[in-house]
Amino acid sequence: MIHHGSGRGARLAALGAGLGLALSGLACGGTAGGGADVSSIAQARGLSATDVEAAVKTYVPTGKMDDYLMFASGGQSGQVEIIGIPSMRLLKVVGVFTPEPWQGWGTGAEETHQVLAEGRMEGRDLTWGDTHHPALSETDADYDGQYLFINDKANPRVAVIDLRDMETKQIVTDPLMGANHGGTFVTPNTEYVIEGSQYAVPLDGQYASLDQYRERYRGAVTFWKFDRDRGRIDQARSFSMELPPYWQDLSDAGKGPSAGWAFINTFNTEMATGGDMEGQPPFEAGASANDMDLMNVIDWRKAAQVATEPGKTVTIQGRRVIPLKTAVAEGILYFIPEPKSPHGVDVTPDGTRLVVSGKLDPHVTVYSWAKIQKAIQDQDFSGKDAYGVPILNFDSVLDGQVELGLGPLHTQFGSNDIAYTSLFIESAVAKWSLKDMKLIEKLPVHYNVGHLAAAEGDTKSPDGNYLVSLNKWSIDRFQPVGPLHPQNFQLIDIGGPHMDRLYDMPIGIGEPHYAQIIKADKIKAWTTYPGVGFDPGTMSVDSAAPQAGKERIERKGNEVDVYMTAIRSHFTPEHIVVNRGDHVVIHITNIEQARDATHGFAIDKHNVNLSLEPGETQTVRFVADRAGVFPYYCTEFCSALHLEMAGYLLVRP
Ligand code: K7E
Ligand code: CUA
Repeated sequence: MIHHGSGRGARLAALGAGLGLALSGLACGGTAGGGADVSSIAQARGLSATDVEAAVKTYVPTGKMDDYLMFASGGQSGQVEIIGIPSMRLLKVVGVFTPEPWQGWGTGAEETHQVLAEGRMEGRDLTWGDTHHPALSETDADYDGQYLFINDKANPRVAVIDLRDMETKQIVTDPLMGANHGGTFVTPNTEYVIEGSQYAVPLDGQYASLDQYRERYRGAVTFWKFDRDRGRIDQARSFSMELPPYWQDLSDAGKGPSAGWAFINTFNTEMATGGDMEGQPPFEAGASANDMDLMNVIDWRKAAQVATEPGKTVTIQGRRVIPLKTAVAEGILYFIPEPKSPHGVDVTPDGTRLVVSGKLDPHVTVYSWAKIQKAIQDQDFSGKDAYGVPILNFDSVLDGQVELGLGPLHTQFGSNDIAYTSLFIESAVAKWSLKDMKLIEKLPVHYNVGHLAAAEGDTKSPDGNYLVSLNKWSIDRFQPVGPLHPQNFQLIDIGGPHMDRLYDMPIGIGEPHYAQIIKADKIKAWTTYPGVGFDPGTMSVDSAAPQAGKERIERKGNEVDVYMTAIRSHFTPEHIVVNRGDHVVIHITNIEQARDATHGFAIDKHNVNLSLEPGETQTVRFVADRAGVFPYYCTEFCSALHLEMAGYLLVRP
């Protein structure tokens, strides 16, 4: 990695790359390179000295690896993307809420359908999700590289991904909410995964007209208890809390001195119900009328205690819920005024301050955790909201405000008390000092930035070298590929005195909202499954899994069990003969242990494609309801005789 330390000119000179002067000093290729030098290549391609510097900072040659992994939400794709930094190479799209055929996610393997079936809502199969906020598991407020969580805003759900095999292990649904948004965020030791609602609805899932909005509609926050040993959310030990029918937005968990507390923004404290065709102000006006909205300040440790006490919770749709009244009586919930239609709330790495951005206010507002605590102790309230929640005195908890520019949304942190805030309307990143509460510089980005993600940015010690701007529009940055433009991830070098844009990465599979960036060496991903017959559902070897030499077909009545193995370059058995109407179960193990020796298993016209990674076992279950001849074959080009890795399913009439 090239680090700043001197001016750009000096660095380029050091590289022998002062364009047109010294680039020839980098003459490449030695004897075999054909004679071109870097200077003439750069000139021929119209690259400036800055371009060459950016290229050198991001280029990762073959055989070398990236320093960081970015886990990005896949937006409407319902998936998660894994991207290397600084190269910005896409490494994988992890199937989460949506089938992903290459990984065999939801395309025939029973184990994957079981996870997706956990995510059914209202009796419906859901084939998409709107992923917003990935959260890496933390130990002592530092990413530990074990798990990733992500929410589905559209169908309020949370998924758990195990970072050993990068597969989704669990989906939990939240019937209380109409949509979620303030999630996922984890507490400093991943005790809980926080999910906040967005658009208020009746929590009981019943009908209530909009005239009953104030009485019947509510927001909620759910604290999903994470059982790290099992790698699963423990639903029985999870609980929710009722919130007023404002629209909750982003949230964050306290750390350090603020550990034990959670913070959730709200907008629409006006409780506007829209109705532009009924002569009412549209939501965009009705929900933006107030100068101040209210941030939820929640003592989650106390809430977890209260949730276990008899008589202090109610059961709604099978969920344990702390009613709003109880939350107020127990001193679990407070409000802080925050200007104007806030979006992001971000706790500083040391946990002493909170940064809030109001979409319609050019400032970021910084709150002091020490002052918030004192105001709570002193009952320094400026009033109560319509639901009896005490509102802390704004002036008592304010640390300061910094004017940054138009449309501030989200803040990330570097090292040395430096903060970076996205400016949506301005299409810029503002770098500012938390210490001096001053704007330092702005960098234009392309275009309409939403979130920012910084290396190790949500930990107690951000690395302060890379920042990614997650831009909503790309307008003129890429070759037109039709009216639907890719989104644009822009990599920014924040290691030097000035921010430098390094790389544009088009994202063409959905709108990424948020991402987290972890040091690559913290991830201990498996290169093969650690045993033959390994079931990713239980993360252990299944003793009943097919093994080499034990392949067979067993028939009991009209149930046919096939015990199959896959190895370069054949399936055993190669013939499966059944009768029409038989219930067929194919158990199949990839008995290879060689790195990357993955086999696919597709059955023609049966909507089946598995990805059998080395050691993995999976199950396919179907009724042979049509007589005929159906080839099955391996869909991964695994060997020279890959095309021969095939067989016949023969269904007799
Ligand atoms: Cu700003 Cu869902 Cu975090 Cu999109 S959200 S930008
Ligand atoms: Cu196995 Cu192709």
